[in-house]
Amino acid sequence: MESYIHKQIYDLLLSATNPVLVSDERIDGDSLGASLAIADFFIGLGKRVPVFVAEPVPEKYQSLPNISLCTTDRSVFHDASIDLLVVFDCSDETFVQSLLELIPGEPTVVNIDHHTTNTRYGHVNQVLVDAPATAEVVHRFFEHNQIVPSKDAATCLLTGLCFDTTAFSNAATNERALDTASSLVMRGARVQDVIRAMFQNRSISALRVWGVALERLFQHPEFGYISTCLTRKDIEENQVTDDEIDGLSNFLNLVTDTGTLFVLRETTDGGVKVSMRSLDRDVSEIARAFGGGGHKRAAGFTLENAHLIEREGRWKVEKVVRS
Ligand SMILES: [Mn+2]
Repeated sequence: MESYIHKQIYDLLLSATNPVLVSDERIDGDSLGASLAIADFFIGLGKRVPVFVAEPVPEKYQSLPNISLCTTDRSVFHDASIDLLVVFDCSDETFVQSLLELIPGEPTVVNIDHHTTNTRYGHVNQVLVDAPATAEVVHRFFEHNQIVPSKDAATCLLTGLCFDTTAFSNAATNERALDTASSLVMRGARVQDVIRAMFQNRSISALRVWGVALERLFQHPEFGYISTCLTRKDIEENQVTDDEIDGLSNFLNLVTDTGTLFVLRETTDGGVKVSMRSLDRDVSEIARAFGGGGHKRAAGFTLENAHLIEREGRWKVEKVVRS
């Protein structure tokens, strides 16, 4: 089945006259890396295909090959000739639906992902939950169709793989991840540059915010999980972007000795985002129950109309009642 779908997607890419690529609403190294690798494949065919991103591309990804193809301009969808939409690393059907509503025609939707919570919303779905990253799914797509990735495509795919495995350190890192990384390095991807760009260039102010979160680490006396949180005030006083704080849960997951952890932070629009990591529990079930998504060992959700409040030395989530 997997090979059949790889072939089917290949035929769709080749026959599309006006395709648009879509990176997950929440931009990360994997959604971007996977989309840009396919954008690179189109460049090889002499086509420059737009990559829609819901928000501006964070600074640390600006050096990725073909990044200039990314656009936040929704008017790219106001085009009746769009016949193919390829969506990467996105388990959230409502986001894709909202984009489809902007398109006057009815394009074929290809859904390329690895999230266990993906609802298979596409006409063609290549959702491989055993893949450590969507970049790995794209890598397999290249392999099955005997497409040799260019040096640029290899760099994009390695970025996705490094991002989702936290540089080959978390539970998503399987034999396949290392095998793929090795073949991408042989194609010219530079592993140190990719890792440095993504994980090693944190600003001092970002680390200060991490410091605030570290001071608030709490271990539940009965259940053993650990949690911490950041308010808007913490984030804004230190003038860091949300992107700079992403990675805190991965970092804690790497360095703590506990099985399960929760990082809570207030969002810009009056909610609380909960990011979960676990070595032994299926946190995607919790995410799903709260309308979020993710993987067994890494998942998240957002509580709308809520904020964080400190009472008697403990941080809690409080629902905000709006009149
Ligand atoms: Mn991913």
